[in-house]
Amino acid sequence: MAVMYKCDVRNPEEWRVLLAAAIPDLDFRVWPDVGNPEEITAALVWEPVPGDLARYPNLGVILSVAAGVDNILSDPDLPDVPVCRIVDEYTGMFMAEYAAYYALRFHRHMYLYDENRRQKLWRKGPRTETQDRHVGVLGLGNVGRAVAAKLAGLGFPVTGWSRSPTVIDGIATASGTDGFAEVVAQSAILVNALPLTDETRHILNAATFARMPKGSFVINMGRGEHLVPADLMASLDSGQVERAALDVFEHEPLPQDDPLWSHPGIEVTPHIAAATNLRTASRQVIENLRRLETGEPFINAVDRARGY
Ligand code: NDP
Ligand code: OXD
Repeated sequence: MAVMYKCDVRNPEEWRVLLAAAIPDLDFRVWPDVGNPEEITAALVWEPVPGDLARYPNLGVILSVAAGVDNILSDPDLPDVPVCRIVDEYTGMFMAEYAAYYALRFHRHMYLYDENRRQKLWRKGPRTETQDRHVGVLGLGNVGRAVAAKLAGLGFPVTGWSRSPTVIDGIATASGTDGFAEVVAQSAILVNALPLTDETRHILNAATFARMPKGSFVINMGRGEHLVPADLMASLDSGQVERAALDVFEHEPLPQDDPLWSHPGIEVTPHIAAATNLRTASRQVIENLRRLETGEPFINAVDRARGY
């Protein structure tokens, strides 16, 4: 078995060491030095070059090193083999921390005090009770559930939105198009934890922002293409949206000349809401490499037709 590894944002040696500890004879090849393409039976990837995965005629599985698979499924020449992703409690935990940080920062208007401090201004800002600040969480998968639970634990009334009807203890839920309109209309803080699919692309747009209560907050930690940046900036300029935290962007790293960097209502982080925990994620990869050998069904396989 030879594994092709392609992930430009992580040192391949970290993966090589962890995988070799469990599979000592593993043939681990780092793209583009993959040798004979016919020998590759598994791919471990983040942002594979479109068309590249079709070069391996004996590929049996594509393993995402991350939770999201949009960067794999978008390949028009993707071979017809199972695609698996990482489903990890650490991802949920990190994402929930990110959402909690920005929810509290926005809820308590901490950004105003950053500016006041620079000006040596002793000025108190507005206060709203936590129970009166409704939060909407888009997506109720591994990430969305952890986010919703963490924010509810902080005292925010939380409603989560998913594609299929979902029941979660202590969290209000909604689904479908009507459910989306309802959730958005009550969300003083809207947190996006959706996967990027044809249905969810550009879901954070002018119509969505217009539906939210005036002066609300947006936290996007799904994917950059969930957002229409120009619509967000216009909504911030009009005061419809008060402030936004963006962790993900259509083009990463965010280009130097991108106006999102300098908009006064936007806080930019460099895709750090969560990072794959190699120690736990590698166990899932090792398990799927084992299943590739035995022919058992893979764990955490995505539904390619659904897009996540
Ligand atoms: P899951 O597949 O576990 O969950 C996806 C959720 O989104 C499900 O609840 C699903 O609904 C819902 N959903 C999908 N499509 C729709 C739709 N059209 N309408 C309504 N709901 C929909 O994914 P994860 O929770 O593991 O991850 C979500 C995303 O978070 C990833 O795809 C990735 O883009 C992003 N991410 C970002 C990170 C970062 O550092 N910024 C780190 C990790 C992930 P249903 O339950 O009905 O299927
Ligand atoms: C992921 C990510 O999808 O880090 O895991 O964005």
